[in-house]
Amino acid sequence: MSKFDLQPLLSGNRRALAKAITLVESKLDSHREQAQSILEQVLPHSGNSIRIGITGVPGVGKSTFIEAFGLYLIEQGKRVAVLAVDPSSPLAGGSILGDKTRMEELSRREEAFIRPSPSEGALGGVAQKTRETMLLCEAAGYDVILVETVGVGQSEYQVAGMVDFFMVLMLPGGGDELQGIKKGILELADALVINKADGESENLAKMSKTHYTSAMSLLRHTSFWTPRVMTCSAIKSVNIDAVWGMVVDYYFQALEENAFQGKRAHQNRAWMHQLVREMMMLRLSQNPAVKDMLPALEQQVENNETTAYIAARRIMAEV
Ligand SMILES: Nc1nc2c(ncn2[C@@H]2O[C@H](COP(=O)(O)OP(=O)(O)O)[C@@H](O)[C@H]2O)c(=O)[nH]1
Ligand SMILES: [Mg+2]
Repeated sequence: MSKFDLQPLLSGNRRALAKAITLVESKLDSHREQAQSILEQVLPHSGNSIRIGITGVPGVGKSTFIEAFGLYLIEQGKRVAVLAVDPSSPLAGGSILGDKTRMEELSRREEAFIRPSPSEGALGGVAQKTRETMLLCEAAGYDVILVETVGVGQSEYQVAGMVDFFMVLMLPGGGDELQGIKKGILELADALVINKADGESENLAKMSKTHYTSAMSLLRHTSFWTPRVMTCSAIKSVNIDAVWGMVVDYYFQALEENAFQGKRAHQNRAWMHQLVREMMMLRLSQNPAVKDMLPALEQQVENNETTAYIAARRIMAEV
């Protein structure tokens, strides 16, 4: 195994970053070991960013928003990494980053790093790879990490669990259910941003803002932060600066409340527990004795010959 030189990565070399990400995404056990060793070494150099999650139904304007937001951030002197958690195949048209055309200018910028969603993940799934890639990007000096998801399966929840600030893009008019936004997502949102507030939709967007501001105030929020509702036009770059201003407000409030590192620490702990659950399940499913006894046990439980509890205990006794 060739030794991985950390220095180029830490000094922001894109090729070194891409190489490290390739190791993280690799299915080979030897690569995974090497990736974990790199990750452990970069940990002290990671974390110096703001991690922003962005979700919203297809067509809401996520790619267009990221293009405008990313270019704005670069103007502010930031380096921006764009990652994605998208469990659906990029070929199926799900992947936001499949349509790089909407991020044409951003993708040409030296200060931006755009990485499509890994096509698959083993343990921890696609989200695990994105988390690890995020750490590598931070070590390479990116100040703002944008994690986009189209919200297939559990991906919105996973993204909310790996970022500092979670933003839901919405369309003007139409309730959240009409827009196909999953129940529970609004409760996770730190901000609702109603996009396409331009032309004929501008008034509708304002009405939606009023509606969602009161709807959000009814939700119970346990954090120090009161979620905000804003409007913007990604295509006209209107209010993009205000969205960033809001994130900055959040950042300073979180620091003041001593909540910034605490939230990340909590996320790391929760993720470890998630991985332990997955590793346990994997170990169980690969255990030969368990494999042997499982069909009979399932049958007995189905036929009410034994209880689910007793069957579960027999399985657990093997590991
Ligand atoms: N009028 C208007 N159209 C927009 C805006 N943002 C995106 N669009 C359009 O909406 C469509 C979907 O945008 P896209 O960024 O691909 O959405 P995504 O599927 O969420 O990534 C495209 O035709 C965009 O040009 C906006 O702010 N205003
Ligand atoms: Mg898109």
